[in-house]
Amino acid sequence: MLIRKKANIKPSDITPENRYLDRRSFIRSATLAGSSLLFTAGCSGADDDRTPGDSGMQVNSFKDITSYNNFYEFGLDKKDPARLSGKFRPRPWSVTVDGEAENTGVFDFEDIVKPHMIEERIYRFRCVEAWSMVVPWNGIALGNLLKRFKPTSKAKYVAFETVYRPSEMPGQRSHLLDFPYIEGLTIAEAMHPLAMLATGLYGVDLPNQNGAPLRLIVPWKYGFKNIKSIVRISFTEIRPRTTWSETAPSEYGFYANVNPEVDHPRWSQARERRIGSGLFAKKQPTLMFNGYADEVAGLYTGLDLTRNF
Ligand SMILES: Nc1nc2c(c(=O)[nH]1)N[C@H]1C(S)=C(S)[C@@H](COP(=O)(O)O)O[C@H]1N2
Ligand SMILES: [Mo]
Repeated sequence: MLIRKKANIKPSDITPENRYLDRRSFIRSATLAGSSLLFTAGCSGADDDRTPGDSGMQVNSFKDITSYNNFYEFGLDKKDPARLSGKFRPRPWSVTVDGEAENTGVFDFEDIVKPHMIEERIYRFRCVEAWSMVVPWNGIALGNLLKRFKPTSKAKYVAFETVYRPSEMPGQRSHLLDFPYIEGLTIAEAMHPLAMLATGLYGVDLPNQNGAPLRLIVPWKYGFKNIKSIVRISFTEIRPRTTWSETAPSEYGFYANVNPEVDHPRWSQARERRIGSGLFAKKQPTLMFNGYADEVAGLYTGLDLTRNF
């Protein structure tokens, strides 16, 4: 499969992260979680992207990934999700599947995940705010899950919804956004082998601040498409509404593909600040489709990426 073919990232290329490189405890904890493991490196074109001073595909630390977050359900500050998500209970969890599919219903988290191989995929992550990280996710291929629900020929899009639980989510109590947070993909995007649902990172269950217990990862799109703590998946015939494109339509579109040539109205998207690279590190060039153009550009043939931003 595509994801395994271009395995040009070896564990030895990765920042030593003790809890991660202790392979034995990693496998033990994954086995305890009842999941099978597949070591893959889901990145391409990494090495030739490097410019002097570029941190390339060096994986960010567990601390970076879990203490610098956007999750407005818990507050606006990057530190709020880690600080204020302690009350959130991601288990038990169920996901409602509805719309244009044969197998709809309410599914327990375990039933969603269990039939699938838990893969590890190391992906670049690029927020629309022009910062980035590299994250070793664990999870399942989104398309393989969606196929189990047997979408009908009318299913042109897939919509996702985050849990609405103001008692556990202080940002929902202060109405920081029009909650619940919603997102969506075209069915072709959702079926693309790079799209995944993450259940963990660094071999442990997803921390609350990263979207426990289940969040979307579409690595060629800006971070806000990567909706967290998903409770509903809907197959639709018409394009779903999305939180950020409705909050500020001139600034955030439905597609939100990472594109260094299409600036945000208030800032350039040409370069990005790699979290953890140090206060004085140079910004590094942003890559078309976040470096996944070889894999995903074909999804957008004939689409004007400037208008469909
Ligand atoms: N439900 C929900 N999902 C969300 C967000 C949010 O505020 N609420 N923020 C998005 C944005 S803007 C980014 S950059 C990523 C951040 O993911 P991370 O905190 O795991 O790095 O989550 C995305 N998913
Ligand atoms: Mo973001």
